[in-house]
Amino acid sequence: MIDFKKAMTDTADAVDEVLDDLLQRMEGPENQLLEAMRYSALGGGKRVRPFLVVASADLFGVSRSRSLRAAAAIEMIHCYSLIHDDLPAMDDDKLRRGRPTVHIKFDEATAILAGDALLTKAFEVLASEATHSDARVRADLCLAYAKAAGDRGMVGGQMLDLVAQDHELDVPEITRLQRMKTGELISVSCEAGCILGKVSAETRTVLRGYAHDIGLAFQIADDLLDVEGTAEQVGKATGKDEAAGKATFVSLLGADRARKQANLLVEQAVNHLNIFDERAVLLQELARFIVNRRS
Ligand code: GRG
Repeated sequence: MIDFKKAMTDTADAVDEVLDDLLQRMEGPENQLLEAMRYSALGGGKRVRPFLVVASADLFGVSRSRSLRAAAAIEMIHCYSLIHDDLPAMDDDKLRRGRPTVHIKFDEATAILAGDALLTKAFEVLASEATHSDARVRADLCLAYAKAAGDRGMVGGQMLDLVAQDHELDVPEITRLQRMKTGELISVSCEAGCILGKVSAETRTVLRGYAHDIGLAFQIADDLLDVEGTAEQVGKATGKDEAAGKATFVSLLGADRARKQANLLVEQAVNHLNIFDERAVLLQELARFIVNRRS
C-alpha cells in the first residue's frame, strides 16, 4: 500500500535539498539577501505545489533530477508571493509558517528584494539546461510559469482581491478571483509534469481538470481554516477575512455548504485521474489531504 504521508515528507525533504543547493550563500554584505531567501524558502510549509510537480511528472516517467528543479522553482514563486503578501502594504502579517514573517525577521526592503530575487531565480532554474536538455521544453515551462504567476494569474488575482475590498463579491466573482490568485499556481504545478513528460494535449486536459478542482477545494479549505483554525495550528493569523469584512466561500455559502462543495470538488478531482489506475493514487490522496488538512 502507498504511504501518502511518507511520500509527502520524502518529496519535501528532496525539494529542500535542491532549494538548499540552488540558494547558496555568498560572500559579502549582499549575503543578507540570500539569508532572507533561504529563511523563506527553507522555512517549512506543506510543499503542496512541489508535490504536485513531482507526482505528475512521475506519472510520465520523468527523472527526479528534472522534476525536483521544476518543483523547487514553483516553491520559490510561492514563497515570493507569501513574502510580498505579508508586507505592511498588503496583508501586514507578522506570522507565517509559525515564525516571524520575512519583513519582521529582516526588514521591509530586504523582504521586497528577497521576493523579487526568488521570483527571478525560479526562471533562472527553469531556463537552465539541467532542468531539461530540450530547449523547447524549457521555454514551455518558462511560459507556463510566467502566465500562471503574472497579470492574468496570481498577481492579477491579488489585484482583484485588493480592489474587492471596496465592494461585495458574489460566488462567481470570488471563484474567478481565487482561480487566478491560488488556482493558477496549483494548475501549473500539474502542467509542469506534463510539459516535462512531453505528453499529449488530451492527457494535459485530464490533469488540468484535476488541478482546477483541487485548486478551488484548496481555497475553500483555506477559508474554512481561517474561520475554524487557531494561529497555533495554522501557523499564521486566523479570523482575518471576517475581521476585514471580506467575502469568502465560507461567508457566502456558510461553513457546511462550503465544506460539502470542497468534498464534491475533491471527488470530482479524484475521478478525473481514474484513467491512470493506481499510478495516480498519490495525486488522488493529495486531493483528499487538501480538504482534510489542519494547517
Ligand atoms: C503578493 C504577488 C503577490 C501575490 C499574493 C498567493 C498569494 C497572492 C498570497 C498568499 C496569501 C494567501 C493566504 C493566499 C491564499 C491561499 C494560499 C496561497 C495559502 C498559502 O499556501 P499554503 O497553504 O502555504 O500552501 P504553505 O506555508 O504550506 O506553503
